[in-house]
Amino acid sequence: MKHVQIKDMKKEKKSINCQILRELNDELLAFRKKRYLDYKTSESKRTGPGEKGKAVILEGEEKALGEKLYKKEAFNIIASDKISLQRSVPDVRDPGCKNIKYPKELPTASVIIIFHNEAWSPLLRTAHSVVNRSPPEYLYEVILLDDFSDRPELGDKLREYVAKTWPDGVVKIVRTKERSGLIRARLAGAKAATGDVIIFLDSHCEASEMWLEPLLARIKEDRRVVLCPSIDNIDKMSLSYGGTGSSSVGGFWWSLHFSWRPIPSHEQNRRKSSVDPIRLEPLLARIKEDRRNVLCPIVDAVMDDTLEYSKNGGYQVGGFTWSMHYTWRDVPEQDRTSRQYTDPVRSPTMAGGLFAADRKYFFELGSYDPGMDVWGGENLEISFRTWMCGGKLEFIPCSRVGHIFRSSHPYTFPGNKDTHGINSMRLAEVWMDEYKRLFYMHRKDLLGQDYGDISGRKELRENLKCKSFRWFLENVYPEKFIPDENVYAWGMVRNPATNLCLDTLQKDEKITFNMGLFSCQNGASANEVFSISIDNELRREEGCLAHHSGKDVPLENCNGAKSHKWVHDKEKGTIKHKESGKCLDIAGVKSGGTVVVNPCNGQDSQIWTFEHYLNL
Ligand code: UD2
Ligand code: MN
Repeated sequence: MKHVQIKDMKKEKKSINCQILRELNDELLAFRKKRYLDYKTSESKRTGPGEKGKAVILEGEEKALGEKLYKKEAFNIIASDKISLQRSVPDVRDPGCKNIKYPKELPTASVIIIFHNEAWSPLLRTAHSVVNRSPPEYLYEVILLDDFSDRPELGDKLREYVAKTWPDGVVKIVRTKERSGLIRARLAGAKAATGDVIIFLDSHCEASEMWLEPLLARIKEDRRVVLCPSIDNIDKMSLSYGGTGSSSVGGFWWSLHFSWRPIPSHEQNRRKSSVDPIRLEPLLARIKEDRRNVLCPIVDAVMDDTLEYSKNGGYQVGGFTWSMHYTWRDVPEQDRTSRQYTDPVRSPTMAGGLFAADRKYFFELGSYDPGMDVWGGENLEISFRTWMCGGKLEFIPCSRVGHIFRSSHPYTFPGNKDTHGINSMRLAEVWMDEYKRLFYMHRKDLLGQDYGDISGRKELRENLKCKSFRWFLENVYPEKFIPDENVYAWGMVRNPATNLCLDTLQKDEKITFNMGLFSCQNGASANEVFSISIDNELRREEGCLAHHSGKDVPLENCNGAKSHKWVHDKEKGTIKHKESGKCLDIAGVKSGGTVVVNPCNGQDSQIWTFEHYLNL
């Protein structure tokens, strides 16, 4: 075949779409289609280590070597190197995904894979998985964005491999002129991209069956959505590919770290009652499929006075009364349940690495903060910004991409800077309004540090007329606990007689442990911040003090249980466990020990004061 007309296509930069790609490059497209079909037809017959996403278990010397190199790469490079760069992965989608029909005309995608000193096999497996599993009419290009790597094999060897493997030019290498960090690297990738939609991936991913169509179809439907595929887990030791389900959304800690959490009930209910228009196939197509269908379009409303057009969500089906009148009724349970596993899920935040957006919308929305360095914080920044400035962030259960979650970073942080901390300051200062106080409560160490110039980002927020962070909390993440709002009291919980305070003793509040005591730090430590909420929980961000038996007072994940309810009597100073009637007590406990409950006795050891009381 002739060498590719990528340059010609570049001229079409502004208006490129699937049509143009098809018209201008029939030959090219035919070549890509053949490659795609060849892989597809051979995929199920593949054999070898790791095929079908199976684990690779090493033994003897290889095992030892894998463990040794684990320290450098933060995953098992020896296992990865044994696996074909084009291995097959299991289809872990919900069966319901297979019934969804996507429009034939979809926008084209530029997939941007950023990397700095990524190991060879995961990097190329990422690229192969994208080319092999993306229909060529939609995959405009794959950009390998090299963030100034200095591993020798990522130079000429990589260029040669790419040229030889993909002679049609579908995979391109773009290199930054200096180490940019992942945020500016993604920006450089987005600027180099020319497809309608840009999709970012980390450099140790594997795209799976039909990962692309659901993303493109949803963006075609609404260009102001930012979409994340569901992230499957590629085990860092065995490289096995495992589906992780689609029952989580993103949250955050006030320390501005990302968290996974279960889909909240308000979102489950919204999804149950809506009909996704993707599935409302055009009437003719449906009749072609089965001529014995009688079909009704969803009837939208046009107001008779203002002529305003308003969309009917398709929440209802028809019924009748025995007096032979037509009625509307809710979509019955049996006709909606399967959709629970396939419909887009709105999420307050994203993990950061894997997402898709309309290319122009990505820039309209302010792309990224170019003042952010190396790693961290950009994921919450783009999440808050998307919601606050008129977009939506959704997880797409039927689009699945695996990712190796490594145990540490296999690259340097120039200057040993806490880039997550400083990037998060920029994000808090620009987007969080008065709620930045809660970030600094956790990161007192950052106060006064230089976070650079944020005037450009503030201007962006003005220009886009973005909503407040309070709006975001109230409307997008209403279940987020705010330690100093809607609480009776908060802050240090002190026993005045001993000057000891409740203290997590640095333990991770995601794991259950008995609550500790430590000398009061007078506001210097977030380990001593507790609230007594209007739901009578004595709690932290996610953890609630509980009591079940004996004297123990464990901190457990808050779930509204009776065993989590406490009453604080400000006059008497007691904190009483409602269910058992016992009082929080430090009798016989020293600093560094754990707090207990005992029958209430009015002694000094059962008297507590909160640092702040609110007048509710
Ligand atoms: C997660 C995200 C990651 C990013 C990060 C927060 C997922 C699966 N991963 O951490 O994408 O949003 O949170 O910042 O959601 N890289 C560069 N230049 C650098 C440093 C890194 O190009 O200076 C590349 C790196 O090769 C990789 C990507 O950036 O492809 C993300 O880095 P990571 O894999 O170490 O981040 P991860 O997955 O721990
Ligand atoms: Mn990663």
